Amino acid sequence: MTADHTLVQSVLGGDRRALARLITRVENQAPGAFDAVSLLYPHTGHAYLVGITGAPGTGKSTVVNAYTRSLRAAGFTVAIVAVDPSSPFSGGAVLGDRIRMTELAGDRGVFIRSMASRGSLGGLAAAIGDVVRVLDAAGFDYVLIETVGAGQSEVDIARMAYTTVVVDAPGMGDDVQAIKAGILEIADILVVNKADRPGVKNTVRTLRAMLDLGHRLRTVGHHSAVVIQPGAPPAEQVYDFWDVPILETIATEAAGLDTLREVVEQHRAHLQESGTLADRERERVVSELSTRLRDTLLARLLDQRAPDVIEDVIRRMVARELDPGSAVRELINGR
Ligand SMILES: Nc1nc2c(ncn2[C@@H]2O[C@H](COP(=O)(O)OP(=O)(O)OP(=O)(O)O)[C@@H](O)[C@H]2O)c(=O)[nH]1
Ligand SMILES: [Mg+2]
Repeated sequence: MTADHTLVQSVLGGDRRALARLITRVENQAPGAFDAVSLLYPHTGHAYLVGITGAPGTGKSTVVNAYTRSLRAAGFTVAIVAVDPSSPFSGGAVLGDRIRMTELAGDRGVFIRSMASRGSLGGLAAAIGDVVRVLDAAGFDYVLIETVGAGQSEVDIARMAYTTVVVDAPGMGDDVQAIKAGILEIADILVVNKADRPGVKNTVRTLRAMLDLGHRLRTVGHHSAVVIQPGAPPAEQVYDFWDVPILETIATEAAGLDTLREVVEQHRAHLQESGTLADRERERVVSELSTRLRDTLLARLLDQRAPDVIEDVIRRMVARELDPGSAVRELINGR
């Protein structure tokens, strides 16, 4: 048995230190990590993946913390991946510190990992995918993925989750910001946190109005033939329609988090009953395959071409001597 096999066996056997070690290897794309992930793949598919995203400071980490305690009280094991694509230093570490200070500290049923962006975001999404798979194979019931809402990277990461929770808070002036980032479109559940603060009703009302607007324009899931046009009849006709709920929470007091746990369960049941879960799984696989294929082929090609050849192509494109289509043909087939 190779060292990789031993590590994989330890992870499957519930060894937390082996798990931490393997995740570090996967993150660094260390030798053997690739094989370890393949060995673990047949053991995945148990975990339920929940994405938690939203503007900075809305209370995502506090929500994740309190939601995790609610899941633990209900008997579930939980792994948390905190991703901070913008800053390599802040974000996740803060979450780790916060959770270390709570009763989750020392709980074997909880595993926390922070990840910062290294290199390209495509690379980060692939690395997170692998880390999530390792945690899934390690047997956790839930894997929570926390990201700071910042645009396309959230959409990519949200594609990994079955249920995406978007966290907002009153008085952030970020309702419009959330819309701008296109983050409402990926929400399965909206949480208005800091419900102890003034203006909460206003935030809920604004979000409800944006959602109602969005719903009438929405294309539903994989059944893309079903497009609800503006002014079309109500959505009862669409069998996989999910009315995005808006929940109020006070995460610092753990208020509303049991409800969040139940609503995530309802969403999960909805996805299963409507067949959307299988669709999402397929979409996940297709999206991941194409991203990886693209990244790998690109890396391979760039590896085979001398930098000055590429530089020359770029120079001629800028000089309008070479169009993009011909540039690609030249790089692939040679001059
Ligand atoms: N009043 C009030 N404060 C809250 C609540 N939830 C979180 N906070 C506070 O809001 C601040 C930000 O909370 P975090 O959980 O770090 O927010 P975050 O969205 O994870 O922040 P980033 O990861 O930096 O984007 C902290 O000071 C929390 O204590 C709440 O329900 N009510
Ligand atoms: Mg946070």
